[in-house]
Amino acid sequence: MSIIDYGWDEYFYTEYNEKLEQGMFPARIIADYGQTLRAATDSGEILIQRPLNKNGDGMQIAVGDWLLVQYDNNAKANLICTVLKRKTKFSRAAAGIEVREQIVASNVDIVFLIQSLNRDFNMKRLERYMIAAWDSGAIPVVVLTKADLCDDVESKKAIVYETTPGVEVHAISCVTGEGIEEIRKYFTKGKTIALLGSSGVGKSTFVNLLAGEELLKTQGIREDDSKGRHTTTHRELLLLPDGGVVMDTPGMRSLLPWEADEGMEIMFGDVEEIAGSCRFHDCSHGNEPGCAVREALESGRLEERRWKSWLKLQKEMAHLEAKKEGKLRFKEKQAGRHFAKFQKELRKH
Ligand SMILES: Nc1nc2c(ncn2[C@@H]2O[C@H](COP(=O)(O)OP(=O)(O)OP(=O)(O)O)[C@@H](O)[C@H]2O)c(=O)[nH]1
Ligand SMILES: [Mg+2]
Ligand SMILES: [Zn+2]
Repeated sequence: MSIIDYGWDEYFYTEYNEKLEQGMFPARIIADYGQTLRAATDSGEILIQRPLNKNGDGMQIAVGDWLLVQYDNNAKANLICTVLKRKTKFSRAAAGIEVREQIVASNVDIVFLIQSLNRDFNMKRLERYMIAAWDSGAIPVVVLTKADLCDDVESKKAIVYETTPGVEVHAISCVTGEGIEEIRKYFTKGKTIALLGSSGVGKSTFVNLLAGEELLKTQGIREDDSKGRHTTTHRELLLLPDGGVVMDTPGMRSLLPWEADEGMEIMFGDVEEIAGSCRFHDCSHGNEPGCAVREALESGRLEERRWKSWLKLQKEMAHLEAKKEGKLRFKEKQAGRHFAKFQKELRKH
């Protein structure tokens, strides 16, 4: 087993050559247990402590990251020297009140956006995942699980094709094996695939099937509301026996993309164009004359559901941007205060 199996390639080699100093070696983060991280290196797996940073903004380290590590003789521990520039990153706004980017998956080549065909099927959610996926730089593929529990697979697939034009869509069942062989073709040596989706859709079950053994814990969904039980609690990269790397992740409750530039354009470019062509540039799309949105909704050119989706997302993204700006201003103010204090100190001497 070498780091090439884990996806080490030309891209990272070039990055590494630029930063390399004596004693440093490459390692890929394969599991995140909070304070402790597990990494794969050319000479086996190692544990590394997450570096401390006071305000939490310093060095963000995510599963999938490639690092340069050095063994420190005094500390008798492996220390992180640097995080190599990420090839791709799938990010969302972290849950909770703090305004923070959470990197869900780093350096993945393909993201499987997973929904189950019975209880979790939701196009509004899929649109959000797609936006974040397009912005991540990885290739998105939609995987619909539990085909054995659904009797209109083809019509559900058609709905997905319409929501995500140009994206591959697969329906699978880990119970009957339907669609599994077809999906195995994505797993090739050195390529990383992340499994993303709500709790209970069968991500860990799928990994176990690919691995051919029960590596990960899985659990039935709740009877009362069909929600998952959040069985997987940390992100983890696993090497598959036939080559390829798969990342299992904990089910996400909500997803607000951290950034939505390219993804928004791909998923909602047409809606933005319509909304931008109203007669009044500050049109509220209510009763104003010359409202292109109302016209498009009436003529059926714009689907009501998509319009509502976009409006809601737009509002949440604007709110996120405002919070990001607020945080920036706060930091600038803090820096300004430090500077003023520093100058005062100088004048004293
Ligand atoms: N009928 C059916 N059940 C499935 C299939 N795949 C998974 N399940 C079941 O769905 C339940 C949830 O599966 P998990 O693999 O734990 O789901 P998960 O996505 O990893 O959930 P979290 O770890 O909570 O994010 C388990 O009871 C599985 O046995 C499938 O193809 N068909
Ligand atoms: Mg799981
Ligand atoms: Zn309008």
